[in-house]
Amino acid sequence: MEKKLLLLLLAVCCLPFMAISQIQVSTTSDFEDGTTQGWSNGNSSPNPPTNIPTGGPTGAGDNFLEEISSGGVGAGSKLVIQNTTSKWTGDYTNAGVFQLSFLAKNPGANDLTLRVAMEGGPGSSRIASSNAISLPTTQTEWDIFFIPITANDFTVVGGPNTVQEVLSNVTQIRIISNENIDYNGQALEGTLHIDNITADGVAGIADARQFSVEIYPNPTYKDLFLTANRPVENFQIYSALGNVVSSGQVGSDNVIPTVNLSAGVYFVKLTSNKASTVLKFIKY
Ligand SMILES: [Ca+2]
Ligand SMILES: [Ca+2]
Repeated sequence: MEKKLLLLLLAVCCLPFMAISQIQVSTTSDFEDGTTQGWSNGNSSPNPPTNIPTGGPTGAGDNFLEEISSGGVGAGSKLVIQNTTSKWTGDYTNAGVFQLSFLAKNPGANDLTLRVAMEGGPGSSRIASSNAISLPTTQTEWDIFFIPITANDFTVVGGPNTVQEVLSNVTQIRIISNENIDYNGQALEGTLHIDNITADGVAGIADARQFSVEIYPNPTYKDLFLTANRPVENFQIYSALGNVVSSGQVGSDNVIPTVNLSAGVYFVKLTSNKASTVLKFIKY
């Protein structure tokens, strides 16, 4: 315990003097330090995001972030969490980040429509996800969501730069709710619960885009069968809480055994020539 405290003190003291860090694959905000880890509403919001110390995806004692928006007009009306810390800014392309994943639920009064928006590039331009993730009010349990963030996934919504120029020099990242492709959140009365915001990467983004695989039957009881456009080498099965519960090599029969898993929702990560994809399935 004393050693832990010493390490913590050391980390706090030395953090401002450490080399400049920036976005990298596996960067995560898990909120376990009791702070908002740099996620904010910007200045003078009456309802900034707060750290809730319990009730996250793994239950008691798992911190998560709560963002509330009031609707109407003025400060606090729009649902947005934004981050300008070094951990979440920099060169997303060079880092090899291809999607943002997070666990989320919607305990609020209105459906949410989530997008990633970014500011950056030499001309401080703004981009937003072309396609949104739906987080309806029926999503009352924690589930995993993915928002793709390669150059093909964004629309420029302000400024002179291309999407690629912004992705190579991001100065602010946001997760917003907006039915339209916009940098700002939409004014609505909403509540977002979010945890484990993670920058996911693969070795070859272009390669991953060409890797197509389907699984069946889904739901499954005994085995998962794969149909892929090229050989699948490895699999990892994650629980809904993100723990690896099974992994191994995929044989030429393209079968993954699931009979030993307990009933529930799972994610299977399939890898082919350093590219990977994640699919959701249900075991009954
Ligand atoms: Ca957490
Ligand atoms: Ca707010």
